[in-house]
Amino acid sequence: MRKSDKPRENASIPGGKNVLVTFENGIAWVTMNRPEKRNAMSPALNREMLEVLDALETDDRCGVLVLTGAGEAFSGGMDLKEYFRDMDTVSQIEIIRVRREAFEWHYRRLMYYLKPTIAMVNGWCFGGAFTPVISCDLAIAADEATFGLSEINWGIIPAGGVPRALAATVNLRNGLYYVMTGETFNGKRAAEIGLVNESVPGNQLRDRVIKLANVLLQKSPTVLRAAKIAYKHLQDMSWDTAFDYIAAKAESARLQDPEKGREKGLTQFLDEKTYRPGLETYKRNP
Ligand code: ACO
Ligand code: V55
Repeated sequence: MRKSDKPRENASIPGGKNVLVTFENGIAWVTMNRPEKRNAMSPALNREMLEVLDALETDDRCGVLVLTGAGEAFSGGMDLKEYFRDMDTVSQIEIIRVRREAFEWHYRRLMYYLKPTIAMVNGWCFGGAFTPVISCDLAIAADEATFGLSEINWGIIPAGGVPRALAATVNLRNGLYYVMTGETFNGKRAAEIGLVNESVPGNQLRDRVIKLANVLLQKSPTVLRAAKIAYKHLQDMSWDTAFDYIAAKAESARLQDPEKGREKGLTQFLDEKTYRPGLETYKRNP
């Protein structure tokens, strides 16, 4: 056993103010927690979230990370006071730093997170909140959730990671439609245009997300990580580069997998005939 595969002591998790973390059966529930401000993303929330995501990435209690919002909102977007108006009077360097911290968790940290991630869109989801939803591996919305690119309604263009993330997810027509009109749409429409995987009635949202998380928790974490990160990176590659890169990733996942899933899978199917990989996961601890 590699030293790094041994169970580690879990440190205490940062956050607790703008971001709440609870653990439950392998799921780390990460909740944006400014319900009275509809979970608007302030510089303080962004900084706290970065610390929380950093800590959970290597925490054994986090098998799957679920990102959601407290109260009626997923998130009302960037905080129009603290992230916009208040930034009009600080130094240029401070503005750049504050924007970078937002982008860092909305995009880079979540997009290439070392654990599987699910966005659970429980309510209002505006503007800047689109980016973390898109960066999560999977997204489930409540039918009743309300999405909107409201930037145009208050006189700015969608910025930060929003337009790039949107363009990677929905088609040109739908992207431009919502960028240009600022019209709201519900969870069902978000699923229809591929912004989220599916939507379910609000009272079933949590159960659906737990069910999905449990599917992911049954897979080899090492192979799951390699699969999702490779799939995300290859979006920007030529076919030839992708083919070569994936071959290397496949080798490294096989070598790194501490449970040697590939060998278990082949043996259980070909020799022992105890399972069918088309229909289920190999027995991880037979
Ligand atoms: N930034 C700062 N404060 C916000 C934000 C925000 N994005 N969203 C809500 N709040 C605050 C309100 O100012 C209000 O604060 P107060 O009680 O101290 O006055 C509180 O949250 C509740 O807001 P209401 O408007 O009263 O709540 P309601 O439930 O009626 O409406 C809604 C919710 C639709 C989300 C509304 O608050 C809204 O339109 N918010 C702005 C959405 C938006 O355009 N976000 C920016 C997107 S662009 C970007 O992110 C770059
Ligand atoms: C947005 C805008 C930003 C940003 C993050 O449109 C999100 C939303 C102007 O900067 O940094």
